[in-house]
Amino acid sequence: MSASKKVVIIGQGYVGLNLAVYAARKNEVIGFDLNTELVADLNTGISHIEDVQDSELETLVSDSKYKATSEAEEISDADVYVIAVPTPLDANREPDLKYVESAAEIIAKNASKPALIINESTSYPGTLREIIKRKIEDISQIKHLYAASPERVDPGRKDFTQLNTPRLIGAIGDEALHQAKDFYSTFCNEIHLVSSPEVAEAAKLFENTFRQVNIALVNEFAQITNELRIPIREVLDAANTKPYGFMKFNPGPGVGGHCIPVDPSYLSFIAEKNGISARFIDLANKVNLEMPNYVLNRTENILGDLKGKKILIAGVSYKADIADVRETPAELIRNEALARGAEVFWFDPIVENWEPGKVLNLEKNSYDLVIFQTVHSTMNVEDIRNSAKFAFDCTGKVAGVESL
Ligand code: SAJ
Repeated sequence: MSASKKVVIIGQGYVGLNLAVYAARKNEVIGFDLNTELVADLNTGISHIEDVQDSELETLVSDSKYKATSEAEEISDADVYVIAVPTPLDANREPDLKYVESAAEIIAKNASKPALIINESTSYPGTLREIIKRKIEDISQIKHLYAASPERVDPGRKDFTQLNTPRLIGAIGDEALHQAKDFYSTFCNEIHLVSSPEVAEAAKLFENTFRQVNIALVNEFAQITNELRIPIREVLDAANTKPYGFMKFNPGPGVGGHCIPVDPSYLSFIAEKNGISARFIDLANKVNLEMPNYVLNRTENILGDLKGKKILIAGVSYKADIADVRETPAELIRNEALARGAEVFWFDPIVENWEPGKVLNLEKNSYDLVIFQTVHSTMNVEDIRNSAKFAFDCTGKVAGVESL
């Protein structure tokens, strides 16, 4: 059983804080984040992510097992540094590694002794070796160890957590691999070692590219079956009776969240940088990004010209029972409906703030059309349905209305 380590986790978002509370069970953890308000909340036991309860955080803080800080001086003598920061796309939809590079710089400038440095942030193969390690060694003479272990946190999921989600680890050298395995074994039961960081980085990207491409395939299939007047969800359920060699995906209004619409572009970026075109990824991105437009074309078949019509979007987060609106298709649906001259409103019982046009109470026949973009388990679908003359369902959860 490995001894308790001093662990610094850079980034206390949905990945970093989730990791912190699990690592803190057997280690002393400092959560580093530049957001001082967030740090203050965390140190009073207030969690900003659904998977970490305030009570759990409060106990860890009061037992001095966890502490948040924005002070770089406080992270100087860690045994392990974990980078868990966002890896978004920039305005050209290319990888934006500014947060990863900033985290590497913070570690390089403050680590006072040799440590194990692990990257959990999703990025293209070579990021650990070519970006993180190189940046740290440009700044610091200390010889650190390096490993990659991509995050596999699925917000809101209860059946798979840090404990039982298999953890991929690839490292530069055997000692780094051994120490990373030791660290993750203090809270994870399923460790899968791979031969290099690049293998771990590539596996993560392929996991999510697999989803993006198959979601695009079923979205294109939905357009075909609609023209053939065949009920697609019945077709998919029928295909899903095949006990092997098939995995069901559902058509939707597009692909939201911080993973699936983003990660594949990290893979296509590195492919194209190496002279290989990632045609499946580019096509999948295109098909999924066009779905909001397709949804509105279908609503025009119901309403005719959308000009001047009142449209309600029911459910604006990117997937059911999650209040996250990042990259939500609802945004593209809203923009396209406005562009077609409609008046757009939205109703979502679990999303506090989004775009203008929030509706709190629903009255019968107040809208010309309601588009069910996301249906949360807490929604009263009938009340929402009755708030509009017509309805279009993107989710497969609303019976008796036009749907994808
Ligand atoms: N979507 C579809 N059809 C599908 C599945 C998803 O249109 O059949 C849409 C969703 O509505 C959403 C988007 O795609 O807008 C992404 O959905 P997702 O189920 O992939 O959920 P995410 O983005 O939360 O993905 C996370 C990922 N977890 C990690 O990266 C660690 C992903 O790898 C998981 O497989 C996924 O959760 C999951 O399975 O829940």
